[in-house]
Amino acid sequence: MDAQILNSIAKVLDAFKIRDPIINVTEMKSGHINNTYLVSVIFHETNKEKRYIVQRININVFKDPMLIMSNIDLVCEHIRKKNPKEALHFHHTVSGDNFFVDGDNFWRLYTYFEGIAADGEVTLEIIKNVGRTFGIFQERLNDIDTSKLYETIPYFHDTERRYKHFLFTIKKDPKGRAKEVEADIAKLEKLKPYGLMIHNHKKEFPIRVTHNDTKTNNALLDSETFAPLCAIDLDTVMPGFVMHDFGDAIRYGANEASEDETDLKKVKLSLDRYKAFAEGFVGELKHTLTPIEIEYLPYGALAMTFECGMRFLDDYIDGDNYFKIAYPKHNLDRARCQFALLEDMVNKLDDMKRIIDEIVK
Ligand code: GN1
Ligand code: MG
Repeated sequence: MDAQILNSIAKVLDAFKIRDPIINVTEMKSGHINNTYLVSVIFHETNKEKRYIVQRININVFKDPMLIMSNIDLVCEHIRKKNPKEALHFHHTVSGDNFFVDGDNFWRLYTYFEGIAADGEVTLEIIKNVGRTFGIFQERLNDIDTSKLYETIPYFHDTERRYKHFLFTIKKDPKGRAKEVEADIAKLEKLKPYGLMIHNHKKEFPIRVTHNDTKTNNALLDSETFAPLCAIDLDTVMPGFVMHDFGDAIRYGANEASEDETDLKKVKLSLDRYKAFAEGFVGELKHTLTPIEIEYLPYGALAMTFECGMRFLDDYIDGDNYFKIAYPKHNLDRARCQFALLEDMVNKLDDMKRIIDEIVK
């Protein structure tokens, strides 16, 4: 670990009034945006190891991180009142903030939550419990006053607006990459009507508090029983539509391949995984969701897959300024994978609808 980072982390712990000796720091590399570190200390009260998650927020993406921390505070407190075991514990500084600003860096810290964040090859039982985790999360927040939450990334799932941005990026073409991806742009155009289904009906849906990043590994499960524990990564918690939470989970977790698979033959919607997630998610929310939300759940998956593919392609053409990449064409590979998945979803749309109907019956 870089000495400078270790220094910064020591300073952050001190700011959050944690003065126990640090014994280990590891970076957790699964996110595309923030820097996340797992920090172990020897806790003075027990003389045993205690772990914290320390995160540096990417202020290029989250322009106003204080608003995020306000949303997180509201949501965690709301959940804590209903079931303290399901709430993340963010620590506060001497001045009472749940964040710490050090020069240009914005930090936060919470107690490590024991559990597993499943990813990759997982069983259907695990997927169902991931669905339950996000369903329970939604259910707990069902009665929160959404007007108290900030829209921390404005128009986050405004697919139409993102499409306009995409057209603008093609026009700018700052790296001269648009020509190379002509076929991908054509595919996007062909898939657009499916991607915009939710957007085109947006006035008909209730506004809820949504998680907005329901990847499989953002649900923590009990490491022995795989029972649902808690939803993590609350950066994008804000007002939104439930179909987007359902949809993003399917986009990520029901793909038979990973998000950046380059062998597109492997990229398919697994109807078994789709069903398992839906059973968990819809099962928890059966009495909460309105008929129109239920009807549009499958379109949520199409919308999120389209939108995310478009965002990856946009970022590729733009010169990779938003998502972290591991190699030069990473964003392009991610985009192609999303479009291949979306094509498969379109073919399976009737099955996707039928499965939801069977669950709610
Ligand atoms: C980003 O950083 P991460 O992995 O939590 C992105 C999501 C995308 C996702 C794609 C704030 O989330 O919207 O769906 O990558 N988060 C933001 O993997 O843009
Ligand atoms: Mg996230």
